[in-house]
Amino acid sequence: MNTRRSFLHRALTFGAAALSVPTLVGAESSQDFSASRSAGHSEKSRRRPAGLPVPVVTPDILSLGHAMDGSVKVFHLVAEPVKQQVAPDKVLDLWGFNGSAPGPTIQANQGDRVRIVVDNHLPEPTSMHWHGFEIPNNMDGGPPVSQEPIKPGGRFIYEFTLLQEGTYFYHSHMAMQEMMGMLGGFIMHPKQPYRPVVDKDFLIALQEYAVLPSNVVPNSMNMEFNWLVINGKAGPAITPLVVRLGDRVRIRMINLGMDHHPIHLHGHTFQVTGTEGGRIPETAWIPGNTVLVGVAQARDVEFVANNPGSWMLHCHLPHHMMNQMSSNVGLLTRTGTAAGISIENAMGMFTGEPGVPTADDYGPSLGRGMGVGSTSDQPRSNGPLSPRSNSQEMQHLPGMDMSMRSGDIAPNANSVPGFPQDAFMEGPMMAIDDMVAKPQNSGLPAGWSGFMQGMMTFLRVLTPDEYDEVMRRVERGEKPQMPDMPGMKMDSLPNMKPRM
Ligand SMILES: [Cu+2]
Repeated sequence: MNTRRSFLHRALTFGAAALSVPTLVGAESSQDFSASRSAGHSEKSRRRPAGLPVPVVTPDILSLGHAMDGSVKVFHLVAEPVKQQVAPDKVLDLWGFNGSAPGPTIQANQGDRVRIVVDNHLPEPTSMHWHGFEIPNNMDGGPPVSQEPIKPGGRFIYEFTLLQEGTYFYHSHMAMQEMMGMLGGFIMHPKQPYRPVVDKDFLIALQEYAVLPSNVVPNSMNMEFNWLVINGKAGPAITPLVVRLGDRVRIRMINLGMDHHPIHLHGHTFQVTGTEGGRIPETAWIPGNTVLVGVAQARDVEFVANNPGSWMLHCHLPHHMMNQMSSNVGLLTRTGTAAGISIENAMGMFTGEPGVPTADDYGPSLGRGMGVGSTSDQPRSNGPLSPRSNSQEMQHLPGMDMSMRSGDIAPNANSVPGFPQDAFMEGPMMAIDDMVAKPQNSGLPAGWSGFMQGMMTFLRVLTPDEYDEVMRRVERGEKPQMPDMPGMKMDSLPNMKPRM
């Protein structure tokens, strides 16, 4: 069970057992940010005493509670295999922390002394790196210099003082473990709140996985990423960021993967106000609507949500707005085209005659193969596309309405070069509104989910009445909250089963 309650229980149990009877937080001096786990900011956050920062909300991911040992804030992270539900019908076997990938967000204040107990429940050694932290060398988590790797079943206790402020993160320092999901946010709230203060403060973590068709374990060596996730969910399963019209909003972004992500926000102009190095002086803020979040970087943007409506927020790389695309499965609509040259041949790494990866002998191909099993890739052909044949062939997911609507394909479509494209990644046939329904996406037009794939969600700027209604429904827990149940299987989410 990976609920917050069980985690808090675990944290408390751990605290009582391993430390000198720390007390649970609650006093202002040891502000606990873990209540900010929900996908929205409640009214309580608007009534916070002056001087206390607005808690950062990481939609779909918990914030980590802590215990106090004297004046030290004690956090507990367990590096472990997790079942991460990235979409209603897709649970991946990832590696993460405390039941999710990314792991829970840690929030503390500049100047805090923190102790982070890291238990390794992985089948191999690991270590925790505190990315960008100005801390003693022996706390840096980079074997072999600063420490020995933490062996399976082992524990390492990190302790340091937070000298900085801003958006940071923690991650395994083993490269392949990073590609299995081992990342988590670490917010250092400033001693003096940033000005102007924000009403909403969000964190989104950008990650990517390459998963063979019909598989659930990422290939951590493959570079053909087909699951692009925000906070461990792929669109349309990502919980939208919900704000009230007129709110000042901060969105913090962190990226740990193989790709840089140009994150684009519709309908607003933001200022880039922070990097992985903390706050940028206001005189150096940069206006924009797209910010490139490079690998290993953090970017904060701020804006006033003064434009009502549901606005897309997404990575603008076209292939990062897709789910489960693959070169060797599904509808490949061109005749006689090789469907994924094997990685051995296409990259010329191990075999191939002649030994030139880009020679004509190897192309054209719809992308590289997916590695394991790719040698069985076969050319596929579907012939010309017609509304009827397409409708039949797209019905490959049980219970989902994959049919094209009349008028979706022009009468002369097959005479237009470029048609049909290699895959359909958006449109009515991709819609799964019911399966991802939750208060935060209520009220969107029917079929909305068919256009929200991959690293893509909404910023929803609602009128005060609309906003209050959504927050009431969130607090009542009206719908299954995928965000609060990382790792849950579909069987236990009855309302998220495909329509039958
Ligand atoms: Cu991207």
